[in-house]
Amino acid sequence: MISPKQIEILDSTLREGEQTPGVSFSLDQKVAIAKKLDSFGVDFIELGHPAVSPDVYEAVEALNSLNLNASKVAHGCAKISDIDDAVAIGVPWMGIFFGTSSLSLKHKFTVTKKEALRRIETAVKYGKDSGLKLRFTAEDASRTDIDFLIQVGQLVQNSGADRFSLADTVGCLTPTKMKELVIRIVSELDIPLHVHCHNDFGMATANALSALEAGARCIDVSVNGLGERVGLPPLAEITTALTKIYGVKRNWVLGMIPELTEMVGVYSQLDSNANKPIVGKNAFTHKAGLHVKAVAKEPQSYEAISPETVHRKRHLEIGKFTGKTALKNRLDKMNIFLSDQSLSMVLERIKSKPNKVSWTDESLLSLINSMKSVISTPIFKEKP
Ligand code: HCA
Ligand code: CU
Repeated sequence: MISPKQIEILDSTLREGEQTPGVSFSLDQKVAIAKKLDSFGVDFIELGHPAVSPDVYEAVEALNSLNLNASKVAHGCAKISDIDDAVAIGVPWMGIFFGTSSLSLKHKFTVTKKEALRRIETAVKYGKDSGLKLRFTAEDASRTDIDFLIQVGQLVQNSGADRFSLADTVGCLTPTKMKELVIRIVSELDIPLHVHCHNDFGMATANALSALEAGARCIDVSVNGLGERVGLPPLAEITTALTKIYGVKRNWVLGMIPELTEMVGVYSQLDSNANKPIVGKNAFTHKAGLHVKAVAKEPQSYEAISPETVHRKRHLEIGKFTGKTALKNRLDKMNIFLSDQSLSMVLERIKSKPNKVSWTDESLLSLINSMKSVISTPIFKEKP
């Protein structure tokens, strides 16, 4: 059913895993995780998105200099500056992404399909001309019009991309829908297909396995299923299921699963219930700057089910992944209004403290107060 030769695993603990609310890994921790993943036998290790913060940039540089068997992949948006970072660091592979659903085109980029295609083509060609091995991800592929998705896949293939990836960004697919989608896309493309599943309804593992059954080459996993909101398919579930249920023979050292789990558990300090779909503490928490920005404008951008449906509340986390819009949004809610330049300075300070994983209103207020001599006077408005 699954051809053993074709199965590959990309581990995203160091990239998507750090998007878990409340999690930030130190450089030493990242190096230790990368080495263990390599000994375990994953094919690709996603090192991080260098543009996120200075510490992530430095970590990608340091991780790239390790001697590993796994292919090293930098992550970034489908834009020139992010590709330039990967080239400057010298990483061999890069995964770039662009949201292709109507929601993304309308609320995140405010572009037409034609303009989206132009941007995607420009980025892929630029990446390939720069000598990178390139994976292009259609973010929110599961909510993208199928004809447009095929058009994007063919465009990136013709522009030289080495791999095409489908992201079920809000975890809304079912195993049956995933199978249909993958069969269709595989039939339209020659380059290998990757699939990136989210676990919002608890179906990430089933969806990922279904994608492999349908002909996908590689799936993304993370240790302990870490990732934005409730994360990705756990490496332990995927590799053991492939081995035991599907009879896939790879040289994964399954005996290392407990030590990987333990190590990442200690480093992430994540309560094991926090990333449970729907009911977990993190189920409706958004962390990456791009996510928070988009959700503040249109929650559906990164939610397949609204928290209100289950009488819960949305939370937007402020930390090293935060962008300027997200910070402005939080400060607006606190009735604090800063100039654009001051916002940038406060953000720089936040990004320079990567260990501080979740800034509360109180800690933001005291940071701003401590910066009063360098930033233009903040305006504190009374609540109406
Ligand atoms: C994100 C979104 C992403 C991207 C996946 C990818 C998703 O950057 O947080 O680039 O392969 O789930 O769509 O993780
Ligand atoms: Cu993701």
